[in-house]
Amino acid sequence: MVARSSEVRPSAVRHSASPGVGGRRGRGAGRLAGLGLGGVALLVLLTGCDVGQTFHGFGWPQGGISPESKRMYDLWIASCIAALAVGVFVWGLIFWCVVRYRKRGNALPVQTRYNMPMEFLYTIAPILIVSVLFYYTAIVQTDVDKLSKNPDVTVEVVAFKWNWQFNYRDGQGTEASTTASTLGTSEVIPVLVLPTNRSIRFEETSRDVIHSFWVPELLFKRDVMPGKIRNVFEVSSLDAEGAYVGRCAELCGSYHAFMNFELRVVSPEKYDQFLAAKQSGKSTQDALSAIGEQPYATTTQPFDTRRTQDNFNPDDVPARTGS
Ligand SMILES: [Cu+2]
Repeated sequence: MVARSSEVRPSAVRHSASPGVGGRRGRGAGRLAGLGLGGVALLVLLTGCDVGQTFHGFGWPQGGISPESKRMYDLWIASCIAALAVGVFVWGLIFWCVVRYRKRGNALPVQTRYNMPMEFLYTIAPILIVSVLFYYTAIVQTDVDKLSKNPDVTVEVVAFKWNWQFNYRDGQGTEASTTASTLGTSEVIPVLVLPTNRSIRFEETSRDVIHSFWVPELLFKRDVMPGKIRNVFEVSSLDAEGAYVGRCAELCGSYHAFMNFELRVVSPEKYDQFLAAKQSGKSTQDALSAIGEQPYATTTQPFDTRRTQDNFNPDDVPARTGS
């Protein structure tokens, strides 16, 4: 120990006494500042073009159709950029240390334990990063979970083994009434018709087990619970007309994978006509034809259950509702 410390000190003294050290440090700091500026410039450049598109959303699905989905997407992209910036900085430090402090002789380099400013930085920087990420996550999450007092459209989503029923409601909660309904069967995929530019509330309930209502383009799914639990969420609008496949995202039994439905987003005028047609007693297919839409689902189709007398005994399943 004594021998080692006697080796260290002269080298430390030699280094600090060297006339060229100040200049080298200055150049090192300049290089580091240049690297930082370059990184910032690169970030600005990347932000200028669409970073998300350039990097394929960093693995996050693109093409959200609601303002909420876009906010969640933006949060993900910003988090990835922050993580990359920290990553590049840390990788840079590692490589710089590897090169700058590589072994050059037998002398032990200057030891810098108990460097208070460095240790303070190591503690504060991660806390700051996590706090900022937490702050923005809380804001977006609160926004996605927000419920309005009077949504323009309320639809009740009823899940059961193994299909869906969509009830168009005249108000909110269990006291409201259903004014029109679409029921899926093994032969016909249920089509949920909704308008653009209107706020929509989804009220979910299940008749048997836990299912999960999922439209990938909403970048959102929520469990559909049996019993008294009524899961509710809203989208402030749907921004793009079109047909989008919907799925059950909770393993709910033998035919879980068959629980597909379609979300058909149409103009508000067409939606009003569709609802009026349904309320006058038309089937969902006839009402869709009446507003000039494809009567059957275009994004998915009924699956062949391959049920036969030999491989399926209907008596085994007590609740066969809707199948
Ligand atoms: Cu299910």
